[in-house]
Amino acid sequence: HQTIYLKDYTPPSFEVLSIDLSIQVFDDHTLVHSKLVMQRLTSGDLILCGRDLELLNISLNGNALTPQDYEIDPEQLIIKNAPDQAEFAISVKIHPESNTQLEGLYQAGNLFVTQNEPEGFRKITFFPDRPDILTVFTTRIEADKKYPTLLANGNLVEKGELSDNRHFAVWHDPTKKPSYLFAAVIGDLAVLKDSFTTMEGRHVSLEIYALAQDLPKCHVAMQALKDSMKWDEDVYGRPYDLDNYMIVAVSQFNMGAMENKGLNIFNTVCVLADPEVTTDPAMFYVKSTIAHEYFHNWTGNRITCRDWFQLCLKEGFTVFRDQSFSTTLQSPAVQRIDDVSSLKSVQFAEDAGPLSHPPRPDHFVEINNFYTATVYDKGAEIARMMANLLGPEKFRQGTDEYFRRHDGQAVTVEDLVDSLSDGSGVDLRNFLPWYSQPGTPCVKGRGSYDADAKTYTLTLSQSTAKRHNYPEPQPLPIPVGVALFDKETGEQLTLNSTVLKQSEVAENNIKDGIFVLDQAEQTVVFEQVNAEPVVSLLRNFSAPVLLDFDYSDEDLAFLLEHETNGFNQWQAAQMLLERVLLQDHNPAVYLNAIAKALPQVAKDDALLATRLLDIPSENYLASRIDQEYDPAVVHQKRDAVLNALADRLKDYWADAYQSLPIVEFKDNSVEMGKRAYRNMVLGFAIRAGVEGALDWASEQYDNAVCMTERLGALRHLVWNKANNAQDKLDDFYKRFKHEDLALDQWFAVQAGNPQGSVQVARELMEHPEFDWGTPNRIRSVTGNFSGNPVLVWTTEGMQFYTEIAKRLDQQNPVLGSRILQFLSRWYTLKEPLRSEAKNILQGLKGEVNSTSVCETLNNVLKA
Ligand code: BAL
Ligand code: ZN
Repeated sequence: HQTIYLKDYTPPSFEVLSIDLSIQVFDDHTLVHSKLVMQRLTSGDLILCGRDLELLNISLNGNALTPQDYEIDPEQLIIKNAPDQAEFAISVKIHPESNTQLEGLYQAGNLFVTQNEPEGFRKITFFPDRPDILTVFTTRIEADKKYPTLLANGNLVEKGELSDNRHFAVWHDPTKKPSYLFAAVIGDLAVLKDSFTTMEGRHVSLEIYALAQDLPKCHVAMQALKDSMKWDEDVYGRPYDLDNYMIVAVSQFNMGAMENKGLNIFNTVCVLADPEVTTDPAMFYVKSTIAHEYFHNWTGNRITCRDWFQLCLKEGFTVFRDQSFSTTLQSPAVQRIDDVSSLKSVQFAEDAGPLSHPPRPDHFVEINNFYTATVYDKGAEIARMMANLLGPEKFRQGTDEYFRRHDGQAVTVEDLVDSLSDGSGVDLRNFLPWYSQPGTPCVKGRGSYDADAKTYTLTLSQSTAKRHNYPEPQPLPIPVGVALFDKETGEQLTLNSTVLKQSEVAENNIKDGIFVLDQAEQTVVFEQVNAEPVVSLLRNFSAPVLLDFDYSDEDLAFLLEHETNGFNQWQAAQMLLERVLLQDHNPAVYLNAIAKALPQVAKDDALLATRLLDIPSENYLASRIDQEYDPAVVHQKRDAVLNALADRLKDYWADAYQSLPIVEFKDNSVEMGKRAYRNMVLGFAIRAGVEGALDWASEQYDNAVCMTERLGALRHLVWNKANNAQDKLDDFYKRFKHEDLALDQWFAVQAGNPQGSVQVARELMEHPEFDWGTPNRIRSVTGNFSGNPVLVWTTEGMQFYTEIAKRLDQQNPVLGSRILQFLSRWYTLKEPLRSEAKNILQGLKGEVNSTSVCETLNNVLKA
């Protein structure tokens, strides 16, 4: 398999002025006819990508071409010496009915849908399938009338009846777009309609298409769509630009959702929401995904990527935008905790292993392997750092400039940073290396107080481990949120500082409590500090870095108590816990601090209280251990902390649970907080051995008014081996047998059971309702099972994952590659597991062929 390098980017030699596409769907094949009008831009060959296509005929400027006229291989069709104006008519035959890879056009049950990002369009027809070729699409879709729904991007311009019980629809999208944003849907769907009037007065028809039985579950998404449209107008000044916005729900989908222009295609799990079958976090995820895809209309669609190396240009920025939107749905502190928690457990882990890459990689074999936490979430952190340094007003000037300059273009990360810099008047170009350098920087620091001089001196340094295939890491600009607190009174001090060797940006910002560390080591002196302070660093997680500061445990407990927002309190708790779990510190300081803080926080903000009780996951802890990792030891330590916490607050759990009765379901963050807290408290009560707690769980299961309560109770019963656990599982199965997304949870609870086994996971995959064609179902087992590294890192566990990767290698390589990634940190294991892991992974080598799985396997083995 060939490696592709960013440095080899060359502009296309031809542009496409327009494409007329005709898709004729039949039961056992689909015919695709296209008319491509191309115009030469530079010298060079004319290249059309094409994969798995049966070429029926091709003509150029009216003349049929024969195989002597072109070169063809499994990936492309090349015409040398093509005329400057080239009009192609091409017919191909494809097989969506047997396309299991879920790329290109594929049949999912009774529905035909497309997934073209990144390189699916080449599986529909021959086309220069690269994001820097934008063109106008006119699409005719024809199918049997058993498929009444015929959709493509843009406006419906014609529809009609044909012979043989067939019909057609013609769609015209006036906006130029790259082929990865093309979409078509053929099926029998019901539609929920609403409308939105933009700030420009455009009346937009909003349509969500789903199976008729799922239509009542589309209202949450519809409201989120309207809220997102309004938010993007209010915050970024960006209105919607077409007369319709369609969303289609499909149950077989590799990604969460896809932002095709005016015709989003969504995994059902990201669009259907109903309290009876959807948990609160899942419902929240629906809203933020709706927002994410909608926001892509500007950051991704109207301004797209020049090449796939720039993926984080649209994804990082859009994640930052959806995270910002989500702070309107729950408190900013909780939103930040959730975003950082996921960043640390997934992205930091990825960056600590053999799959580490920068947000903008400089090489890849298979771009599908780069839809990663690093591209998305670290990309979002870079956008956030720049936005925070600029402040809302200047950031808006910067983004206005970006949209003004580049609307309708395919651009690079440099173009974004240039626009933000020029628009705001603040040069942010020193942030560019964040995009191209892999690894998580570690900020080390120490502070010292001089009582005579009344100064506090803070010294910070940064380092990043070198990564295979990337140059020696350079110091990056790292915004460090700083506050000083009076150790005696707990009051926050006003900062008065002299910054040594500071950068220009830092000078502007140290006053706002952000110090930009942009050298290998720097010192800040705070003056007129009248008493010894406690410093709080990296407030609001001001940069995606690891922090190693010489805090005492007591300092961290102090911050847990006195910090002024929930995120910073949470961060202090996490730092304390990491010391307990990774460095064997005594848990007493943590337990005292949390016992003191929790009851009050729970009264004020139950959702925040659940987060304060977070104990770093076993997988996150594992990502911090580079050698001699023993999953059982990590598990025992974590369990011991949970037990100690449960014991410590035993009476409190009992009271707290009783004081949170089940009430009518309301979809707001206060009630969501109470439901989450009730589940968490119940778990601690059971763990503490509170008398009757398992009965409470049974009652909660029986009396639940929503899925959050029912599933929360079921999980406690199953994971604690309650006598009636199987009865409740059977009941759940009966209740929700016909609700795919709820049934996924039934699989998930069992697969994620810490008391489970590989055997249980295997049996789940043999269950009649298990479906190898539905990624959600596969992930419900593989993803949840991976939460228990004690089970994963066994011979059977590792074989389980490699067998799945092998099975999916041809059937769905994108998913197969993802599943293999669970094993990426095998080399940190203690012996003999480490050698065994190596053998098992090496054994997979001759067994897989897809570029996705092979690239991941090769990288994983390079560790
Ligand atoms: N562009 C792929 C799906 C998403 O990030 O929205
Ligand atoms: Zn996206």
